[in-house]
Amino acid sequence: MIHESVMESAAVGTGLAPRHILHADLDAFYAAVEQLDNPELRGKPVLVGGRPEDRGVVATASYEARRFGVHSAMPMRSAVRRCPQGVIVRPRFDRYREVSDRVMEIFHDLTGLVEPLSLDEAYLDITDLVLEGSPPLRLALDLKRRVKEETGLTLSVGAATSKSVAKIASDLNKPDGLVVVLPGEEAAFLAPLLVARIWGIGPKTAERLRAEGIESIGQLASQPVEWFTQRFGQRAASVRDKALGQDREPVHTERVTKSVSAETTFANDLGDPAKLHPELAGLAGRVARHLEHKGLRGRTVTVKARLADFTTFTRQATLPAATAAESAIRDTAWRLLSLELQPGRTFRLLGVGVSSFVEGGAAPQLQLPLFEGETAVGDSAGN
Ligand code: TTP
Ligand code: MG
Repeated sequence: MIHESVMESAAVGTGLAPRHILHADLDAFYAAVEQLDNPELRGKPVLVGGRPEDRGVVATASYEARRFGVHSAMPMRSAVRRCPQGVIVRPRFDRYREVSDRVMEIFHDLTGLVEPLSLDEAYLDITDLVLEGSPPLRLALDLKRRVKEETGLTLSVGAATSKSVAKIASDLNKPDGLVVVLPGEEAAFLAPLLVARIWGIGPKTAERLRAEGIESIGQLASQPVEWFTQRFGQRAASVRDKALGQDREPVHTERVTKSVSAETTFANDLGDPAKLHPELAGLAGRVARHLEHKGLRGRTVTVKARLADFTTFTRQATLPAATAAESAIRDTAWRLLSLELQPGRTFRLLGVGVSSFVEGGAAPQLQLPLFEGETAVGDSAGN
C-alpha cells in the first residue's frame, strides 16, 4: 500500500528557482532484510540486535514489533518484555552492506547527485529531471517501484524543495510512504508538526521550547528573528530556515579524494638509512599504485614521521609538475626524510602521501592535512 499526501500547489515566489530534492529511506532496514532472506520471519515481530543476556540493544525492529513499543537503541531485555513473541536475530552487517550497495546503485541510476546519509538513506537532487519534465511524484514512485522490484524492500520517500523538508516528509507515512510537498507549501506542511521533527532539535531543546509554549513548527516559525538569535546563537538562521521550510543546504555528492597516502609502523624502531630507504620506497609504491588506480596525479609529496619518543611531524615538497610516478614520489620523499636523519634518531612510523591533485592542468590552491587517522593506504576525503 502506498500512502500519498500530495499538497496542492500555490507557489510562492522566493526569488530563487525551487530545487527538487528526494529523501529516500528504507523501512525497518535490517529487519526487512532478515524477513526478505528468511520467509519464515515475514509478518512476524523481528528484533535485530544483541542477545538480552549479553546486555544487547535493539538495532531495529520490524513494524510488527514496533506496535508493541519496541524501537531502535532500546535494551533487548526491555524489548523482549514488551514483545515476548518477538524473534531475536543477530545482525549480519555484510549482508546489509551488500543490499545497501544495490539500493544506492538504483539511486545513482536516477541521478548522479546522491548524498548517502547511512546504509539505508540518501538525498537525491532531482532538480534537472524535474526541469526536463518529470514531476517529483512520478520520479519518487519510479524509485520506490524499482527498489521493490529489484531488492524486495520497501522504501519511503519524501519530495520537497529542500533537504530538511524532504527528510521530514519521508518519515511521515512510513512504512512504504510517499509524501510530496509542492513548492510554496513548505511552511503550511510543517506548521502542525512537532518541533522535534526538525533535524538539530533534540529532546532537550524541544523540552525547553515547550516550556516557552512552543510545540509545533508553526509556532516556532512565527517567532521574530531576534528570538531565534537569542535562543540558538550561531544556529539561529539555520533553525529558522528549517522551521520555515526554506533550507538551502545543497545535496553533497560523492566525497572527493583530496589526498592518497600510506603509512607503516615498524615492529622495531629504525634509524639506519639502508633500512629506512626500502621502507619508504615500499610506501611510495603503494601510493603510486593507488594514484594510478584512481587516475590521479598530484603536485605535493608529504612525508610523515614518528620518532621513538612519539614526536610526530610532516615535511612537504611541491613538485613543478603533477605526478603519479613511483620514482618521483619515492625520490622526493627520500629527499625530505634524509634531511631529518641524525645519528641516534630512530623512527617508529613512516608515511608517504600525495595531494594537490591536478585536474585539467590547474593545481588546486588548497593544502589539506594528510594522514588523519589513517593506518594503511587510504583516501582523505572532504567535500
Ligand atoms: P533507520 O533508517 O533509522 O531505521 P530503520 O530503517 O530500521 O526503520 P525506519 O527507517 O523504517 O524507521 O536506520 C537504518 C538501520 O540502521 C536500521 O535498520 C538499523 C540501524 N540502526 C542501528 O543499528 N541503531 C540505531 O539506533 C538506529 C536508529 C539504526
Ligand atoms: Mg530506514
